[in-house]
Amino acid sequence: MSLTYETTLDANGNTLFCFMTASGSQSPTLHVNPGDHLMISLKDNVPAASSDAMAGMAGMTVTGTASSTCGAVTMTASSVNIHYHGTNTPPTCHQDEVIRTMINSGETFQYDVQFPKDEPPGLYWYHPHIHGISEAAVLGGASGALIVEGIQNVNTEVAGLPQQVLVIRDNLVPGNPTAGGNVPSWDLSLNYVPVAYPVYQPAVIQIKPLEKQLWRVLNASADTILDLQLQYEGIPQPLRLVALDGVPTGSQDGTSTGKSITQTDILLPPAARAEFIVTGPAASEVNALLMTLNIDTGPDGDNDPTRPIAAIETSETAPAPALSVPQVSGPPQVGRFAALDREKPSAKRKLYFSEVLSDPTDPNSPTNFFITVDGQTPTLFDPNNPPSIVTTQGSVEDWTIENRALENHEFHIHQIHFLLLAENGVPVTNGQYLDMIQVPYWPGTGPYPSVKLRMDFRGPLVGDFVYHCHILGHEDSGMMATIRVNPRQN
Ligand SMILES: [Cu+2]
Repeated sequence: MSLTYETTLDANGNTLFCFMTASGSQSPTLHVNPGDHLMISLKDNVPAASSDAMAGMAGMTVTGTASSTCGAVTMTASSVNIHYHGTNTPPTCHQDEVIRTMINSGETFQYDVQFPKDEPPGLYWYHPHIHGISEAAVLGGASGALIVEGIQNVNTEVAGLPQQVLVIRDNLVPGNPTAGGNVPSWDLSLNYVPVAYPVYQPAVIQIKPLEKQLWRVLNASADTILDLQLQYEGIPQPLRLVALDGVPTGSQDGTSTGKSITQTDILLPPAARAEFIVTGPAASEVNALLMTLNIDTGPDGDNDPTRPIAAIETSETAPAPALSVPQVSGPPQVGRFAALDREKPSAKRKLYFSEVLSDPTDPNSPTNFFITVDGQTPTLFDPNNPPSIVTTQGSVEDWTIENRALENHEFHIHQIHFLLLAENGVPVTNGQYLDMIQVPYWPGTGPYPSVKLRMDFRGPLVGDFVYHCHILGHEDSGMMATIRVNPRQN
């Protein structure tokens, strides 16, 4: 397929970005089967001179050498590439490589991304990943959903259900009011329908009374943390969670069979996905809302207040969603992460998030954001830095990620999923396979909050890729580093 990267200004003067098909459809949902090649011809139609809004941002002068690059060599404010978030695809040029892949204004680039045969079925997504301008691109709306088909074979509960793909994005608040109280740091939209401060007029989701649907929700926000809740007449409703971050819940215990988990709210860091079964309101329940609950992001954090996202409108004549989950078509595929919980780790590492004023004598100077392997010197991300971690294909490692900053950070690693083992030193039973996890803020005293993760390098993927905070303002300001996985020796 062909996509172009486009820009425009909205009515408030904010810069918007999107990926567009030849027929004009914006940021389409992509569907692939495990084993597929996803072929995309991407043309950058963002004019070289039109991105003044981003001029002067960190990272604008990064350059590479011809031998170490993929596509363009010199980064500009209109550069773009695509990260296929959560996918277990190769970090190589023309696939899911983002450290050195750049497409500049007027250029066309061919993607041929090979999905493995054992890619877990579920919801993934795609977005630009140019260091220094990733926040502006994603706040501008350049993101879309990507579904790996087959979830009904792993969790038969969803087979045949009408499904809705719900993409929540964030964007600048018009007028740039000071965040706090009811004023959010960022506004939200649902499938490009704005839910703007101060009125918070919600988007609309239509459903038949008591109808069961699979909602596949992507937090495509650049910076906003969500805590989803569905309320009917003010009462939180059960959400039957069937997948997190593209992996069916409970499918990793060796049975390859998904097991649903019932919750009344779902924490969704930026870039995280949740797929859950909802039951529509009864005809008598007229006040029904999908909302996000307030997030305590810490003293240095953003303001992510409680607010509605969508009003649920019920009628017997509600149109059916465009897509339904297929019927069961075969046995569940063998799980990609089989028996990871029983592996013995070959290395244990500690990493930490931290923040330092760029000029410690000036409280108004920009903040430098770091993710550091304990013992190394905190270093802002640079594509030319040597890898901070070197490991070997086949290894399994336990990483403890600490937060030493006074705001939440959201850990993400490319190419692999991890198994959540413990939070704040307390073992987590039935931990899930994730590619996003929140590490809560340090309150300023006491032990640093932490998560312990089991990293799985047993698969075929080798090469250099990144891990970072997925609050993209933090990533653009340095909170990213490179890992190198060397090929197995023998
Ligand atoms: Cu962060």
